[in-house]
Amino acid sequence: MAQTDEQSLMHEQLLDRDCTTLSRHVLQQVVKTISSNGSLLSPEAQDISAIMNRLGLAGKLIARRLSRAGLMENALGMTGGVNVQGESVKKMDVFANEVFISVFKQSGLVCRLASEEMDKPYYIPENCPIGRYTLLYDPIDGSSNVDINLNVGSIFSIRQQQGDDLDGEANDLLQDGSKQLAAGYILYGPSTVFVYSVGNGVHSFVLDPSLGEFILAEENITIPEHGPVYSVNEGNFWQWDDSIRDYIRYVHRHEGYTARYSGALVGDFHRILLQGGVFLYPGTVKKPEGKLRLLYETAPLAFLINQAGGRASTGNQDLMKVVPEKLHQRTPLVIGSTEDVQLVESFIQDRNRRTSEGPVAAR
Ligand code: AHM
Ligand code: MG
Repeated sequence: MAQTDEQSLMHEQLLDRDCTTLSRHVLQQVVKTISSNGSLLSPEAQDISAIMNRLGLAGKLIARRLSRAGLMENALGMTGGVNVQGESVKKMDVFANEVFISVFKQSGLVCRLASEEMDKPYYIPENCPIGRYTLLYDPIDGSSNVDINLNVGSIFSIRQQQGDDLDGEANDLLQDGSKQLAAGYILYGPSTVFVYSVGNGVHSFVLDPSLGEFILAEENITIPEHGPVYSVNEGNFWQWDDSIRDYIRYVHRHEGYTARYSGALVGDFHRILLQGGVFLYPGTVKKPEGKLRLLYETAPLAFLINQAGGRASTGNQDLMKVVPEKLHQRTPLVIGSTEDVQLVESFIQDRNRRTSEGPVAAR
């Protein structure tokens, strides 16, 4: 039977979609970014595109390990060690951290890597004369989910090295979120999803295991202005500032809100990016700055949410404006739909106004 025009158009569109791989898309995006703001020169465009491909490879290697973890020796469980954050390290954290290192060692592009699992940045001196980029990453975000086969993620951010960093202290990384050239995450769920931005919208890709390629799923994702979901660990209620308790009481007493919390920021963030709502990790009595780290967790997600038309805040300040004092600095996080983030901020501002002792903060 002959195809109608409509059918052949649909077929063409599907084929086109199937053919838009991550690498092709990134290259198109960086070229667009150059022509719109002139911030990336052509060799840099190629570098960013190559780095993104390497990140895709890291994602595939980690996804492969995770999908077989229950069948392998030495893939699940703890190492017995503790990382620089004082948190118990899982075998999968170590594996994923090393995947990023080995993938970028061979790339010739990245001079430094800094991650949640490493006290100090990891230098690849042979790459420094050519690739003056730093990759900041959380290799396995939400690692408490690993042993129970629930979703986890990897978060990444790319910055350009400023200066020569002769003392190896990486002090040039202590700058605000606007210094990020690109950011994104990989979500290891029922399928593996790669989400990125180079400052020209947020785009998502799904790994097609039969092709071994990330294929475009959605371009220019826009977060709704408001969504029903609030995502927070309510077990910390006793440890929060009154302003956060006020907000939680508010959502408990009003129709239209629903709670979702998976224990993996990437998964919770992904839901909110697509459907709207707000994710919070405020400061607690035990962790006054919250749990999440600025340079490789909250700032990359803030970069993405801004690109998607949402908002990221510490509760008191635009998260993109926070300048860290140290590599592993933590920040409180309120992120998601603009209206929902503003609602949380309004409770914090209200408390700030009512106290004479200065900001009580989301901390
Ligand atoms: P991790 O990177 O060490 O796994 O820690 C970050 C994770 C986030 O993914 C998640 O939102 C949060 O920690 C959960 O923490 P809690 O168990 O305190 O709610
Ligand atoms: Mg994490």
